[in-house]
Amino acid sequence: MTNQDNPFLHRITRGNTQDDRFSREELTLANRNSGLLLELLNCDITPTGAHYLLNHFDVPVLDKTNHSLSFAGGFENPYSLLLDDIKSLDKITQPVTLECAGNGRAGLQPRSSSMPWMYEAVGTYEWTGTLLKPLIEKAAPKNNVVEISFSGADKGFDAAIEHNYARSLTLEQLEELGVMLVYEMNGQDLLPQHGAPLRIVVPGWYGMASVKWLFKIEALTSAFEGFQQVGTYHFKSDDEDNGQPVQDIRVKSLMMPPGVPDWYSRKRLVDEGPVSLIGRAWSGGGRVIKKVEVEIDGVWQQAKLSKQIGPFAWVKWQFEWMATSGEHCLRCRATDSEGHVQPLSPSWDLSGFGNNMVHEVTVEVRGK
Ligand SMILES: Nc1nc2c(c(=O)[nH]1)N[C@H]1C(S)=C(S)[C@@H](COP(=O)(O)O)O[C@H]1N2
Ligand SMILES: [Mo]
Repeated sequence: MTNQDNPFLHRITRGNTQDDRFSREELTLANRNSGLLLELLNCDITPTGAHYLLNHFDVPVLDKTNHSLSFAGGFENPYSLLLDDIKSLDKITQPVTLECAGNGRAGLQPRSSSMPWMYEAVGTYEWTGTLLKPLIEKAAPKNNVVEISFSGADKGFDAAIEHNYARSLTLEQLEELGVMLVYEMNGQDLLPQHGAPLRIVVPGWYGMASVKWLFKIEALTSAFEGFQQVGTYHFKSDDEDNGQPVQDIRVKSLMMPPGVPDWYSRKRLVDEGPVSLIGRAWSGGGRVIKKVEVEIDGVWQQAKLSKQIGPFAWVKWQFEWMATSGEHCLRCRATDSEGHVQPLSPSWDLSGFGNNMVHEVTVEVRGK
């Protein structure tokens, strides 16, 4: 395709937004990509179908009986596997928390115009599949291979570049990360919108690395230059900044909003007396949660942590609050094992990535 035929060159404008108004494009994205319902923070494992969803292009409907995964490019021993071959390999099941790197974007001012996430782009499914590393070892990357790319069957345009969704990992990252090749979530076949019949899950990294509708794994002798690897998913302060790649998940916590909501405003009403505040906290890159604090009317107090359900899964926290009548502002913040603490206000990023500021819920308490 020449530049002249490219319908998206110079014809898509995507500005930063200064105010609380959202564009029609953002509204369309928000209708396609759904978030976790915060009341389901009550569950260790996100119920099937309630995991957040982030799809860049259209969901490809793939035939699971014929679907094959090829190991191609710079391997000594290239081969392909059918889904049934993959299912017959050593099986592992583990809960892994995924969060979209753009979660919290709508909390930035100015805001990059994209999927306008508030807090809800996170969830924990129990993923079943097999470890990827032995399959890469079997394919035997040649000596000069530096990265492995993962291609999904979905295709479209971004920044006027036509591409299949694809990402890469270096051999060192593959070694460290315990990447899973996944065909089931919560004990059922992957849902079409979550990558059926096959995806990867990269524990501890933001969701963009967990490529869905996977059909090709390629060994590369130079760094992968696909759009989703180099054209986006970088922390940048401005357009001139080359940026740092977005990788492991920053420490974060959320609170299940207590009481009952007003349907339209989502404002909360709680009855006076004892109230259990419950939430989840997580961090990436192998870090665990050391502490969660809850702030009520300006005073921070420590919450109780439950046992983590898996090394890559979020942990439940709980705090017993004696609610008194009137309006209260509740916030929660987590600290991880490397001492990272959630900030009280968002840190700036040009594309709105990695906003892990504290979660704030305002409630009205009704006296007896
Ligand atoms: N093939 C493909 N894989 C993809 C994406 C995509 O658009 N296409 N989106 C990525 C992003 S940005 C995220 S956050 C996660 C979301 O996974 P989920 O929708 O199953 O929750 O998938 C990742 N994998
Ligand atoms: Mo994402």
